Amino acid sequence: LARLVIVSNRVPTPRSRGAQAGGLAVVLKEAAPPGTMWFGWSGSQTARTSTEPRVATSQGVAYATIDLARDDFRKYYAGFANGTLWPLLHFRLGLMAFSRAELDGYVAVNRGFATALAPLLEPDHLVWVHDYHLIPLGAELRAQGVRNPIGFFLHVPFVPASVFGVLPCAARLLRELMAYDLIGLQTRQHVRDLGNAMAEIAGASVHDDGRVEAAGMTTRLIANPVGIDAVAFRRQAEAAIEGPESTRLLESLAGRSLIIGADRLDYSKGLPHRFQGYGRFLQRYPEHHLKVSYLQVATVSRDEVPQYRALRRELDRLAGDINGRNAEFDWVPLRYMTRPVPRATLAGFFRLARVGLVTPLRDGMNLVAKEFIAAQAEDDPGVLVLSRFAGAAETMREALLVNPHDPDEIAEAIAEALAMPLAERRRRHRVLLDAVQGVTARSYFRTFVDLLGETARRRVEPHLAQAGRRP
Ligand code: GDG
Repeated sequence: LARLVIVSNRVPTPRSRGAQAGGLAVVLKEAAPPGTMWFGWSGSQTARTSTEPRVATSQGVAYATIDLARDDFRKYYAGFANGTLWPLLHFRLGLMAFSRAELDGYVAVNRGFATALAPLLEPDHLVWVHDYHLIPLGAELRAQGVRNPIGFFLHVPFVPASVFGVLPCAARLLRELMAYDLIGLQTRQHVRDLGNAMAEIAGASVHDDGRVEAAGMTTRLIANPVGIDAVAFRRQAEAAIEGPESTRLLESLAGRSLIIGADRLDYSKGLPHRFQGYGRFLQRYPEHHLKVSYLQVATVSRDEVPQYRALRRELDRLAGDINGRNAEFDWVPLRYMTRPVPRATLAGFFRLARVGLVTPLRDGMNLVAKEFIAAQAEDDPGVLVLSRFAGAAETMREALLVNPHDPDEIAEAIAEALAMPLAERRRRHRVLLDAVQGVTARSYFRTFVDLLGETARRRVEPHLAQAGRRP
């Protein structure tokens, strides 16, 4: 059986345990089988980029990490990955900055990853690269002579060709993607958009079955949405609700309904619009004054990128404004915290909530939507208000779907959720829970890895492709 090598920017090494906000780590940690090797950045910045990985093993998983030079890291991470690609892939051209120096830094780090990783690879390894930080890694590994099957998964959305084409190096990145044997995306829409971009910008032939051909190379696009271990999360929520934090929260609510949101503090998550929506709700539905409390956990993230610091200031201002206008001497309508909450505690809080607010302006998938549904008590479930522009909305149609750009629509959805009769809440929750349980972290993982093994075998043994059957 082939062994797996996962490559991602950050590696949740045994040392970096604790409260971690970030979807990728959550999914991969739940699903990585023993024998897996996980390769990436150590989290340390040093004078020079190291090409000698440090390896630590824990519970059968080997973690191999390298340090990155300060200057390389800045250009690669805060620069091209999060200052160029992240805004672009979330449809935020106005926030996108581009510089050739940062692109060069991004390519240099990808080359450094390839140089450090290539000597660790054994012939039976399947390599699975994750996310927009590492688009060129497959091509860099091939340049180092690596023949192993290499797959790539994009956790964030892809954009229409007319948007992606704005990027000065669009054609180059699309050509580099061709080095992968298999490319996974979160939704069918993202697959269509990437296929169109490859055809229009890189001159590729894109077939209905997902095969893409260009310059004598073939890759394959699939929609393979990420999932969570819903059963484990529900158990965590059930246990946590008896714990001291949930008890304290419940006591502090004094009978008020809890509305909850939990996101990385990121402009893609639509937090200012959400705060405005809640402010509008308080204005338009005064009958709910003193009867609700909205808790927003927004863990600080990417503080080294200027737009994130600006967002934090904006949210501080909006939160102060909403509370200043609406609070009473014994009621704070919005509780806003930027410190992370442990995962189990968060699970308990989700279960206590009557309404979950998940309103990103764009999101590849959004795991909080799934976690909120998994955490609910089936006999008295809360209601999910979900953005139409989260990948999760493709399968979670029974949520109250909103356009997150419209604060009035958010306000109306909160009012509808609070007024929803029990039977209707149960009906919607049952359908949503089925959808969430239908795709687990493990099934997401297996689907990709099985297909990667199969696709790569067809590449090595072309007669199998012609025969159209497995060996
Ligand atoms: C990327 C894509 C895609 C949040 N606050 C705390 C905390 N969290 C946890 C949540 C959830 C995770 O972080 C966030 O996952 P998301 O999916 O919402 O978002 P991204 O980090 O942007 O992830 C996204 C994902 O990759 C997977 O493919 O869904 O679209 O952008 O698990 O619960 N966890 C803890 N404390 C917090 O305060 N412990």
